[in-house]
Amino acid sequence: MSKTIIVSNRLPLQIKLEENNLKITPSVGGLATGMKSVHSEGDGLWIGWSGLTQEELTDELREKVATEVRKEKCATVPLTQDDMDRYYFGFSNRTLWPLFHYFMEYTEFEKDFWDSYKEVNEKFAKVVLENAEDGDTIWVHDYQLLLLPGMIRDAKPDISIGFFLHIPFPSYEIFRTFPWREEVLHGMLGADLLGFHTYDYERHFLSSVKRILREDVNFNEVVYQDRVVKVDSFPMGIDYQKFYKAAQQHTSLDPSERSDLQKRIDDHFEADENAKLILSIDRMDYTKGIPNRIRAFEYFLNKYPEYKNKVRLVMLAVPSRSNVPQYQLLKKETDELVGRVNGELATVSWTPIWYFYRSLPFDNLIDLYTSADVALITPVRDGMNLVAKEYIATRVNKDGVLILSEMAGAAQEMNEALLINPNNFEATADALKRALEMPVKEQKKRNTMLQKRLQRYSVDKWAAEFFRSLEATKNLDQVVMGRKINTEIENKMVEELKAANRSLMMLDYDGTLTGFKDNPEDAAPDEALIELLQKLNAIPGNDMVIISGRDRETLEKWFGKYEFNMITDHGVWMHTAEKGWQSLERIRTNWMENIRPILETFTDRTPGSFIEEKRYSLAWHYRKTDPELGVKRVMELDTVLTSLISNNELSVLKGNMVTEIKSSNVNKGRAVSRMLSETRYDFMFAIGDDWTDEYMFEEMPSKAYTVKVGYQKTKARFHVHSNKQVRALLEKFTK
Ligand code: GDG
Repeated sequence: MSKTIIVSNRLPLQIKLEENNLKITPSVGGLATGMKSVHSEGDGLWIGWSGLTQEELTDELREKVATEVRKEKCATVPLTQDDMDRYYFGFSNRTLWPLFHYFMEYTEFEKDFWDSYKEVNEKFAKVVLENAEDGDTIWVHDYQLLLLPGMIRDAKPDISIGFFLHIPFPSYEIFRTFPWREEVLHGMLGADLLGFHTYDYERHFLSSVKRILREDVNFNEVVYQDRVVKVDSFPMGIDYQKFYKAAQQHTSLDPSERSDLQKRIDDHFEADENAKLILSIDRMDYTKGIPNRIRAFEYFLNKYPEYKNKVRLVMLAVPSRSNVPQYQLLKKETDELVGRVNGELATVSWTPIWYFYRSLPFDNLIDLYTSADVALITPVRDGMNLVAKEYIATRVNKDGVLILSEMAGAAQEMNEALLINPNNFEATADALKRALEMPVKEQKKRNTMLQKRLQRYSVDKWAAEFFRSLEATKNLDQVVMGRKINTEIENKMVEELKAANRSLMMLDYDGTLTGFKDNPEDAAPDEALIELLQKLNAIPGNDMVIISGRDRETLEKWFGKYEFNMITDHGVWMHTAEKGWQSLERIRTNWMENIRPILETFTDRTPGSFIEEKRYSLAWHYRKTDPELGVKRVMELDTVLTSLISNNELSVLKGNMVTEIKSSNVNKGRAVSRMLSETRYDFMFAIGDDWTDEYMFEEMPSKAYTVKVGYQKTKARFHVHSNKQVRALLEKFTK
């Protein structure tokens, strides 16, 4: 039976070593909850680090850990202290984390960290591959494992892989500074489905794929190598019922059952009937905007002094990554700020900030959530932020106000919160005042909407949606890849070719027989290609034709001495060994004088684009321009040209990163049909990569083998992956 394998840096287990005994408890985080149904199904397996380094374990303990975690359907990846230092605290948390959260000044590009990151991703891959069987589905989580999908894909090309990034994906302008950007994109694109919290992160990722890898992106799909990779956003939810029920239980507690923390909170409320509590909870992380929040709160108290003595900020900061220098600095800064604000503003009976630097048990978390009139969540960057969602879920009476930073992914779906820019103290202070004074009716109206959404899109729904989408990518591959040439089709073609008395092979040149060069002049045929074409040309009864949009002079220069058949200029000229060059169409070119200046203005405004002057056409190339600008400009150009070309004399051909204007009565299709009308062929083959080749495919009879290079939409019957495969296929024809 096929199974699902979840992979994340840490296992959803707390494993502690107490006097040489193991203590294992399941962790209760959001991810573990969301994955529960996926993990518990069938032979589900979760792979990750146990939390104990190899150095901390004896052989005996290692065995014991392995056996114990197996019982929880988990498998461990053995990591050393050195791995933790360089892969985890190093590359993950001193390179990727700051870079992806736009903290360029904190980002360290250390080759040594990167080497370790690759090694550890390999270690994860090894354990995955030891456990994965054909038909399994693998779901990889987060920024510590960006290379893993690619590594698994290399070893198991057909396995289904999903990847979810829990942090933001930064804009191209940030990501381009990263020295290992190509490798990381390649690693991620090993997945069939890539999930992000928001559409913005998805957009940023696709923009990097386009600009850095120069891959074509169609809406949210990337055809990468020979697969379709789907990219989508799945905003992660919470275990709504867990928080809602815990809050319900909490409100029905007898005063004697209340926790010490709750009793202290109650004291605060009893001191003044207008007393209010503002809450913030986060890991002690520089992305969470903790110092800003303290400063904004101080600003608020000074701007609206009537709130002094009445309002208190309860700030829970959970220790995190405390051996990374920036985290130590942040801790120091926070301590000092809290000290200063409390020192300056506190009175005998009132301290403005209650600051906890520790983690609290779940019940205390509920005490805080249910007691807070306002939640003040002000990250400067945050992938999603689950605390904001948890606060809303605990508001069983639907009161309370959430102030949320626009920079948190959660802000995209929590429009009913008071959204603020955390760098704007004025706006934050005013939002605090507004929140504290908001009529209960309005609070309830906002929270009803927020709760509805959170309840519906809970974390298990999130996981299920991701899975459904991952399943659907299998069909996607089948639709596009179903017509990929395989050995069976190849053998059939070779057989039919051998049996044929007369055969026809129409071969497009650029992008088919050779790869693209930045400059069209650099694409001259190499020796191996000439040799291959000579062999094809020598097949008895075979009409091999190089059919190209290029001009006659260029093809003559490259192939003239071999006496190959050629059709050039999209079908204006034809060359055969017997008749030499003949013109197939009578062409006017005086229109060029009017069109050229238009293309020139587009070239001036589009860096990297250029005009190719052909004898019968003008081509505007934008392969080297910014891909998004190129697409925009070509649409503009199209509009301009359509308004100018009112008669049917000219037509515009949209090729692969090129737009070509030429006389309407010229296209590869007309040339092909002329050939077909003159000779009866038993075997017909046409191959091309470009839009202009579609005319050729269209004219070929249905039994002909028409082949598209690449996976774009086509009239051809089959696909091959790239021009490299074209050569291998043609070689087979010569055997
Ligand atoms: C990353 C992304 C994204 C906090 N303190 C205590 C405690 N918590 C729990 C909260 C919440 C979780 O920790 C924190 O989740 P966040 O989403 O706010 O933030 P990150 O840890 O940075 O998580 C983030 C998330 O991944 C999911 O994709 O949303 O953007 O950075 O669930 O309740 N729990 C307990 N005691 C505490 O003291 N028991």
